[in-house]
Amino acid sequence: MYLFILFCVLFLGPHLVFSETFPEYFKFAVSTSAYQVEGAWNLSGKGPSVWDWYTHTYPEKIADGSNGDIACDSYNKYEEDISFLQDLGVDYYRMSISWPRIFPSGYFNEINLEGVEYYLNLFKLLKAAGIEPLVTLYHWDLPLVYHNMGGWTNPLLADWFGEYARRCYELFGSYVKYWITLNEPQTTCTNAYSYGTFAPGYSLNGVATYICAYVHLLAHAKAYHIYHDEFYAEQQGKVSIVLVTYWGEPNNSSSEADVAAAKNFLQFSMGLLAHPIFIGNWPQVVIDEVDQKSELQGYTRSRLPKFTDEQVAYIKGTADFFGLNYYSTYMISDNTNAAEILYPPSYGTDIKITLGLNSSWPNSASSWLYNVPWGLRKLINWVSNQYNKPEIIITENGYSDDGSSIDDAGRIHYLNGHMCEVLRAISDDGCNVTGYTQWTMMDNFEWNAGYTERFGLIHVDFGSDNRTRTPKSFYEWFKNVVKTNTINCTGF
Ligand code: GBH
Repeated sequence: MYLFILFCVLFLGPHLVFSETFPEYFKFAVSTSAYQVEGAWNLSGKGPSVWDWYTHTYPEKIADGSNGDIACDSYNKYEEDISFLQDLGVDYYRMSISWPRIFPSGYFNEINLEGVEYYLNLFKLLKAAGIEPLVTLYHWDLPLVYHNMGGWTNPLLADWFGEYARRCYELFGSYVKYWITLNEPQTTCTNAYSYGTFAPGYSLNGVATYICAYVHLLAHAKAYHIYHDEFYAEQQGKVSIVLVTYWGEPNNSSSEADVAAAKNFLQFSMGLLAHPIFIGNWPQVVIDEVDQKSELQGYTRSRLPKFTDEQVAYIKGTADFFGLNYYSTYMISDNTNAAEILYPPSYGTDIKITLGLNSSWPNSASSWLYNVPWGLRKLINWVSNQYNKPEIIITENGYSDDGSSIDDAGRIHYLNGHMCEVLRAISDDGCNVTGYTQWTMMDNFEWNAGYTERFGLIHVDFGSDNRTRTPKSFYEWFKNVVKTNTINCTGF
């Protein structure tokens, strides 16, 4: 008998299945955004956004020439969407409001009551289903008029955004207790304003990159203060921002130069937005590098706009938690050659690094997305350490397939690994992560990839008029984790 037990412990032990439990307070969610799912782009009084204009004017810039005109048709099918959320059992739903749906001109002189009604109905149904909304005010669908006035390079947009936020708090604040001001300014300021790959397609690398970050920070802070000055006493909610970066791992961890390069990468990507909010002002390395390089390039003032002391104080402390998105990792090498390159100015040569991959990492249907779960744990720890242990909510994490099958073993593998790393960041590392949000509830318009890259836990048939929704195999897997609050991390 004893021998048998000894045998079990020694030989079977490592092969036994252990389920691990998330803390009781931990919340699970799925996410979408307005332009990616709603459709009804010009119906029921909605005005045009920069993405409507961009996809209609430059269909060749979208992989399959498509757009979000109909998308998942969630404007009409939100009741079905909510019944899926209810069946999944998620604690909350991250979604966004379309600014031009409720203020068609972009300004506040006219309000589209049908649009307001749509969101009110949605919030009422969520409430009846016991699902908390986590609402992003701005997920990239800027009213077109503001684009025509320079979009995120125009500092006045901070005031217009503040007013938009105020109206949303007034209209929806009795239902919404978790607000996100802006989704991933890093992505907007690079893809949309530096590389020209997202609407509005500006290629103003190294100049608009920083102006765009500057305007986003002023806009965010304005929306935060308006909430806390005018609404918090009555509504008692929380306001934050969603920030993203790849994790940056030194390519050669015994090379001091690569270790420094990886640190710089994180400061230029995450730090650019997070440092002003959580610590105050730009990261010093960003100030030093961009100022110095601008001078060498003959600019009469730095490409990095400076905050006044008042602005530094105004932006600092404007987050009630940390909204963190993570998808993938890069291996970072020092690139001293880039330091020598003066023209054209660019964000990339300011950072002075080379991005690399590890050939062992499994890929997804997106060229930029690899399955590197430990990158998430390292990023959570980095954020925790840099920014004084904030409460962190993972606001996005997900995997893409090509839409050909609802058997999504690759997604289960990716998310199982990543959720186990979140758990380790909590239980082994002591990080304060309180929620995990999968991107995305259903296949939707994936920006410049159109419908060619599918992140949904529900498959959507974009060829059918009723946009038929079919759960993928990951759906049941996730539902079980949410229900049991446990996950099997053996082998992950
Ligand atoms: C998120 O961005 C977005 O918030 C969400 O709307 C989106 O659907 C989701 O990810 C999945 O992509 O085309 O090669 O230039 C994540 C960060 C930044 C990743 C831009 C893709 C473009 C790569 N994204 N990046 S490329």
